[in-house]
Amino acid sequence: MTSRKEGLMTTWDSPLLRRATCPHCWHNFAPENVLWVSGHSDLLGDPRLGAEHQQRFLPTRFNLEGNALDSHGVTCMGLACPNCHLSVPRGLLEMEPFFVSILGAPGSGKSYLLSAMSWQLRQVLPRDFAISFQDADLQANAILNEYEQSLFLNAKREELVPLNGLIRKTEVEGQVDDSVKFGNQEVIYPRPFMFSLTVTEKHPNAEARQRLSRMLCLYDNAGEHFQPGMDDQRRQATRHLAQSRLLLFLFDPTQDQRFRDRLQRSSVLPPALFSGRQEVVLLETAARVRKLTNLAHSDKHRQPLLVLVTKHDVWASLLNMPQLREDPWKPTRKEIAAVDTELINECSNKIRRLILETCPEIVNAAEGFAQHVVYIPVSALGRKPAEMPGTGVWGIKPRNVEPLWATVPLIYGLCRSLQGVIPSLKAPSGDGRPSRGVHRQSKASAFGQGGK
Ligand SMILES: Nc1nc2c(ncn2[C@@H]2O[C@H](COP(=O)(O)OP(=O)(O)O)[C@@H](O)[C@H]2O)c(=O)[nH]1
Ligand SMILES: [Mg+2]
Ligand SMILES: [Zn+2]
Repeated sequence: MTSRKEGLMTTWDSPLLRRATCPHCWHNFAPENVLWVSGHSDLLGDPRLGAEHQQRFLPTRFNLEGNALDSHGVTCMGLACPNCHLSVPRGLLEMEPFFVSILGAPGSGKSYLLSAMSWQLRQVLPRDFAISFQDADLQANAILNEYEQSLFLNAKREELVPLNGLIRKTEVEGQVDDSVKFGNQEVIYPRPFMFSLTVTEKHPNAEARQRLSRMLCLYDNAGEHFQPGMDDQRRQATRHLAQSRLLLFLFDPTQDQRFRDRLQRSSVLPPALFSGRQEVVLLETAARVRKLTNLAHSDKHRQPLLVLVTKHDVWASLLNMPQLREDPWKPTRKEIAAVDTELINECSNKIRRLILETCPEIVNAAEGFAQHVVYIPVSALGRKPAEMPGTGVWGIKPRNVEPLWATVPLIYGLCRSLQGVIPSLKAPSGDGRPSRGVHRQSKASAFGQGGK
């Protein structure tokens, strides 16, 4: 008989972490204490998850591949958190997690952006940065895969499809979260999307693969979670904020009356979906992060806050930014591209000025909360949708969807927060500015200064 730790360690290729973190309940545990999901159909019914779920158990027997055998001798594949019993991918025991939270008012474009981002990251990360980016848990990512399919592989490519039919609204409860029973107490946890990020052989730091790999856990919140009072002991919808290495706040200018007034002078706009004040989400986030991390009011949050100004296709006329036609990174001599952080900062300054002029409370809320705030324009569609004749409904031909800067927030965030994975351009000697030629090779690149 093999011990649990040996069972896991001797047969799996990668070494295990000393401690793993559950992406559902944030419980920190030793990998050898991970539970297994029983395989035999008689072993149905788990005290935490309910009668229709397979029992979770601590195994004593393993097969030669290192998979546990349940009490009926059936080989098990799935793992689960020792605290909440929800399923966790195997990679979570081998890779440090990298938590990212996406926040924004209802309708600000979170689900669309997430779909565009993950669709494009699958291509851009391997191609430009020698990083493999894969679903860590197909079941957890199922909704996102469905969204990607609908936006980018739609069978009605040439037809004008109504926007609200392309992606369903993120539900408050049900499909995007899980209910767990601790005795009589029911707790609802958000369900993150999970991806494994690993450097490939072509990466300059390939030898540090294990240390640099990350389990990316992305939390898409129903905007409603951020209404004051929507998070309590029972509904732990936004506890991930305290763990997040990167906060992405989506600000949608097309839902702000002052922006709409400026835009309506020159064009017809899609209807606004939300009439509340968008900075409330940010203020509520700040209050929750302060409480969860014991952050004093005089201090600022130290993880970067990126303000993503969504639906650029609609408000592009307010700022002339030809830079957005290309992604802000360039090839280097080291096989992989390097991020032009200076170009991103220039864009950020321009956008900050525009928002400060039009709705200053967004800038004030962001900068009152976080130490590092960067403003990034994005568009999941990349092209302004059109009104469908005679219906008042707006739609787009899936063929025309071409996201703009959708991957920039995550790539820039990784470049800043995770040293050694994505380099940034270093200004060459001379005028101190990096060269701008997209096809020219840059003189030098440097890996970020971020933490581990
Ligand atoms: N013009 C434009 N509209 C968008 C874009 N992304 C989303 N939308 C629109 O905004 C609506 C809400 O987006 P969604 O991602 O569901 O918002 P969420 O509630 O924040 O998840 C969609 O139905 C689209 O009509 C974009 O990049 N450009
Ligand atoms: Mg949504
Ligand atoms: Zn857990």
